[in-house]
Amino acid sequence: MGTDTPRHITLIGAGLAGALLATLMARAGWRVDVFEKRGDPRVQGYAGGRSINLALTERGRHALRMADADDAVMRQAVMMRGRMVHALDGRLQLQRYGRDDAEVIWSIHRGDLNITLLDLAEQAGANIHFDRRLDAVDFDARIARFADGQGGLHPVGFTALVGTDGAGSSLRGAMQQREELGERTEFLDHSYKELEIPPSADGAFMMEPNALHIWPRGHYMCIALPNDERTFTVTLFLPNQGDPSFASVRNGREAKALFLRDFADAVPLIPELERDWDANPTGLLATLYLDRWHLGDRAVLLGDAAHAMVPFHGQGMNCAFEDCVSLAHHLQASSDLAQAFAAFEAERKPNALAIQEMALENYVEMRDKVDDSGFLLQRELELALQQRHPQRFVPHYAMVSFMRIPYAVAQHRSHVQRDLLVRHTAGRTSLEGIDWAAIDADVHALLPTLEDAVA
Ligand code: FAD
Ligand code: E1W
Repeated sequence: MGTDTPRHITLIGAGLAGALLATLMARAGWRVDVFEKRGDPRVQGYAGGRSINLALTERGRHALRMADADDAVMRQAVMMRGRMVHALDGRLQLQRYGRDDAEVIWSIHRGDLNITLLDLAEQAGANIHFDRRLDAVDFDARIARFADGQGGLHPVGFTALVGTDGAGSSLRGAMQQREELGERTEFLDHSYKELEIPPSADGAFMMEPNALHIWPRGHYMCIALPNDERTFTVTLFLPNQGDPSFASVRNGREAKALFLRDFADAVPLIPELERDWDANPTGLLATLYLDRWHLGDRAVLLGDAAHAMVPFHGQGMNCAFEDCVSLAHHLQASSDLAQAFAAFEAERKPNALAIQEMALENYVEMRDKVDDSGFLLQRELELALQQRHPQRFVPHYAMVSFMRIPYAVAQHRSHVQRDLLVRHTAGRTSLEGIDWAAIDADVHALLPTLEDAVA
């Protein structure tokens, strides 16, 4: 490959990962074409459908910084300092995520974020083709065929395809026809519904804006994230079967009754609860596992297309953004596409699996543990150990949301730490009289300093 001919890449999907990767590659001097099945959201409004806002954390922000996109995105972000736990009787408790306002997360609007990234991608020189749905791929001839929604089909030549087309990836389907990818989808037996809390009559937030609100209720829960237009998007996560479930709560009227019983403090804040319920689709939740993410030097998958996960750690987009930085790095580091794709897959697959597993575990923690006294005592010990051993004991949430250590490392250390917390709080109601010498010895024996762990 001559250095004077710019290298070329074709992305399928201009969602969150596609728009960021297009920016990174165009800035690195590549010719970039992106094909997106939807229309241009800057012309016809955002047709995103799913979850209106997302939590952005350090991993995602770091990736945005790599594309000089962080400032533009952060202008529309709302700070969330912690989780605000809503008890059944309406009492509120703010559980801070970090030590101070340097350790917070951010709520951002999916449509605004996508538009910001599309603008940056085009400014960097990427060509984005809207109303182009990937329909079929001839990997031997290196021709992809796109449907325009009006009955037209457009064959386009490519060097290599990158699948940033989300959980229902068409590229993955085409790759799978060519070679077994070992695809397995594990559906969660819970689904979700989104509802809206509008601003008050005088245009203010109806609840504390700088928090992620959680209503834990054992086998199900509600959450709410703030939007910068002073609304909140509420998401109810509920089992598919049993009582209550999406089988027993069949319409807006029955949903209102459930809310009056279990989320009473939220009811006056959601004026269109019944209408929202009946109008909004019920979303499915699943984890997607693949044995292989790439096909030689011809195609590779990333983001949800490669490893869709349940949303309970708020890391799907953050992980997809990390994927983009990693793939851009490997593409720059090697002139051999097959080698770059293989190196990317080897780096990211264990980490994607780790966050997929942690996201599943976090559902139980969020819906059933955050208001539990044993959990709160473990959290107290966790904070104390963080102060005593800042290089060794970093709380689970901080490793995932405030740091960029590989997810697999965070997962391993979290398991060691949780075991230690459980053992040393067993049978206690407070930390008074606890054997610090024994705990400190355990920390030193089980947790190498983080520098060593990352190196
Ligand atoms: P997507 O954003 O889905 O983009 C895929 C794009 O490809 C779309 O534009 C689509 O139109 C296009 N496309 C699809 N098929 C084709 C085709 N055949 N041809 C051309 N284009 C195509 N993550 C977080 O980090 N924080 C959160 O707080 C968070 N909350 C969530 C809450 C819920 C309820 C859900 C469901 C998910 C949440 N996520 C969150 C996860 C996050 O939404 C995804 O991980 C993220 O959107 C993945 O980005 P992506 O670019 O891979 O896919
Ligand atoms: C975050 C959809 C979603 C998004 C999130 C989070 C949760 C629960 C959910 C995980 C969290 C931000 N979380 N919150 N509190 N503890 N863990 O951090 O994004 Cl359901």
